[in-house]
Amino acid sequence: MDDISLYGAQIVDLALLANDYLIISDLHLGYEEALNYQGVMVPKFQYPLLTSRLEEVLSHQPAEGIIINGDFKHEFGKISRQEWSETLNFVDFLRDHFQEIVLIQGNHDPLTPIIARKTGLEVHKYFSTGNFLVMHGDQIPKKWDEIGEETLIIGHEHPTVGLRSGERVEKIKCYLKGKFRQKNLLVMPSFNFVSEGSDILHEKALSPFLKNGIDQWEVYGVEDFETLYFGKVEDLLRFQSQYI
Ligand SMILES: [Mn+2]
Repeated sequence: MDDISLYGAQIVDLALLANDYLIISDLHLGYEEALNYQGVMVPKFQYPLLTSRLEEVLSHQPAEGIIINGDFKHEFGKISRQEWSETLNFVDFLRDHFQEIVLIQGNHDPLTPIIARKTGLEVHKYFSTGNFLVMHGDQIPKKWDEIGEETLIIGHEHPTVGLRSGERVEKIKCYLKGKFRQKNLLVMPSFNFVSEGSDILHEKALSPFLKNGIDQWEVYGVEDFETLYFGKVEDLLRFQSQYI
């Protein structure tokens, strides 16, 4: 596997290693049950994929700690049966593999503190390690000037690049590397296999960090432990416009 470092954090497939922590984001446990309620009948397939993928990440890159960077579970207003069983099992799984578990609050997590309390964990708004400040990325911190870390690591966006192949657009999960108000910014892909994510080239951005000026940001796609450097967002847009 190629070792690609972004501002000193290392890409390990869909996880990012910062100091001795592996960071994963946007698991959305329980997503399938939420889709079933909406009449979209998908089987519950994600959980075994998550644990086996994380074991594979660990076989490439062991780490002392794990950070779940928000949207651990999917439902806003309740804890579904699937969420209870999968989140509790997942915390047990993490305890078997890591000495420290850090949960970060996402916008889908108003009830995650209840799960955290049951498992003896806490939910944090931010987590700092060395020069990195890890946060979900649905809100820009109000006390911006008090941030001492050089690099922010966010999720929330579930970024992908949509590459056209013939009639269809193939979405590849990606990292984004850029600058935001004098800070380094890294946007992580989702550690989620129910939905691919949003196409930064063709869809409107969710995160307030991505609303403006991402043309100069660099894109690193990930596919099964391969990292592909795609250049800048503006290059990808220019390249696409030649063909569409
Ligand atoms: Mn989110």
